[in-house]
Amino acid sequence: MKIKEVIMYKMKMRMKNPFTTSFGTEQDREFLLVEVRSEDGLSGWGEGVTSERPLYSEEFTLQSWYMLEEFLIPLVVGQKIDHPDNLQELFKPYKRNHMAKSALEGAVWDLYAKQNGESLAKSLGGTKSRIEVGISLGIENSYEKLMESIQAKVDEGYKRIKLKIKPGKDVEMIREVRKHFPDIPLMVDANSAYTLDDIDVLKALDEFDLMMIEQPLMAGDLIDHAKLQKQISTPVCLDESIHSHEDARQAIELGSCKIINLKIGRVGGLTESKRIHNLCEQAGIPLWCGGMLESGIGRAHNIAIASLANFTLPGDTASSSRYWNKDIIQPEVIAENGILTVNDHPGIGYGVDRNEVAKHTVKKKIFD
Ligand code: OSB
Ligand code: MG
Repeated sequence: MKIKEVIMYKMKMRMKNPFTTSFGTEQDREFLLVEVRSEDGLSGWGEGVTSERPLYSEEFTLQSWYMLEEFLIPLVVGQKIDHPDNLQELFKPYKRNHMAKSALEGAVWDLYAKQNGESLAKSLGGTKSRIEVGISLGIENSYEKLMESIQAKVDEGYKRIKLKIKPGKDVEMIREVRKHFPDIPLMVDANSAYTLDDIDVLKALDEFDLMMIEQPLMAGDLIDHAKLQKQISTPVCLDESIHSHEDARQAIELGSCKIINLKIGRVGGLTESKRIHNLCEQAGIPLWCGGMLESGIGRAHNIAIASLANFTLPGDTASSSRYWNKDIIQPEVIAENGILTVNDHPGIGYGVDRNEVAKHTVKKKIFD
């Protein structure tokens, strides 16, 4: 297929509530959308999942804009692309910048699926028509607020609750949660807030029957996570340490984790996501799809990848309404009793609401 033009949108959307992790608080999401258009008038959409500041990883939105504008988009505009898998080779000379690459690659995948008249999920090899979803809850100031918020999400039917932790908001907080909710499927995410010096705290979490502890140690680290996993019974799940198939291979070989949180943007796109999926499936490492507080466009991509067979654990692909007063897709994503139906409409399977996109666009550029 020939890419006739690419349009890049810088978006600013306010979430309903602030979201606090060990690395900071975010309410105003500033991210990119990429639209690729073919000669036959079809549009494919992708989302760049960066934030305004490089707090989760080294990437940030202005950097992605520049990366796409200067290096990546010029590689595809006016070009014939036989298959979206080929973009990986095309982008390879440019190092890292995975979220920028993924935004454009995801748009090409959507366009490719639409041209073939099939869903993105199917194009990726997805087999499930329903996926289980959990929810990720940020750090709250008071236990009371936290318990209320957990109760509300349990009532909505989410299949597991993930709580953000950081030093000082960990063992005692989880003990309190378990007093109120002894049996719910529960996990924690530290976003790299600990080191092996905190081994006592990390060991203490073993008593709470957690499904897993996500990224306790430094982003990128595999060695210390392997040491940690030997000393705790809670399964370690890696997020910020897995940027590629190669990272996943090494983590599995070293025993750095028992579970992987896959984020399409973090690993550089859907093609790499498929490779990691297949590797983990063979190695017996379960996956779940993580989230980056996406708009409906990124969320639709997440749902499509989560339809692959080895995504066996509930992911962070919650309903649109958990984040937004009004999402930019139609219909909005709605998890019913913790279950999402994988759409079989062409491409991402949701319509992009151009009026809503325009309302939140702060900068736009057309490449043709
Ligand atoms: O570590 O998984 C994370 C949000 C922003 C950055 C990093 C993370 C998260 C979440 C929320 O946990 C996931 C979501 O609901 O989209
Ligand atoms: Mg995480």
